[in-house]
Amino acid sequence: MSLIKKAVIAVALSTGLIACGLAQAHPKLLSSTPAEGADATAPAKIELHFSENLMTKFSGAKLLMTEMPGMAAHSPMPMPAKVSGSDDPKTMVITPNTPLTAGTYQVQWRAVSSDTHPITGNVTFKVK
Ligand SMILES: [Cu+2]
Repeated sequence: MSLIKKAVIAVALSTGLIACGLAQAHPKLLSSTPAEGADATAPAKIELHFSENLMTKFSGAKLLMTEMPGMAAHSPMPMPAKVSGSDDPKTMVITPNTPLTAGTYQVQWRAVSSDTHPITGNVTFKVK
């Protein structure tokens, strides 16, 4: 453990912030299908696999189209999609309402596990 890390923990202990992050881990995105940076055929659904069980009530995601052929980097266009849990409590499923056309997509996710702190991140992939 580095000196800096020790110092941070010491400060956290002294201010009572230690309750967060050590007792229960925050959800981390472990993998997704399509994967980050993938050049995929249009997926019927997008799956995000996290390190922790999700509280589906507080977790969610937005699907945005950020580029389309002949129109690089247009303003992000929200794509209608259903977000749900899965049989695997660590997986979030995003099902687009209509098949995704060629372009670049970004999933902006928000994951909440048992410690109730929202963690956010995103995954970008291309559809051919
Ligand atoms: Cu936390």
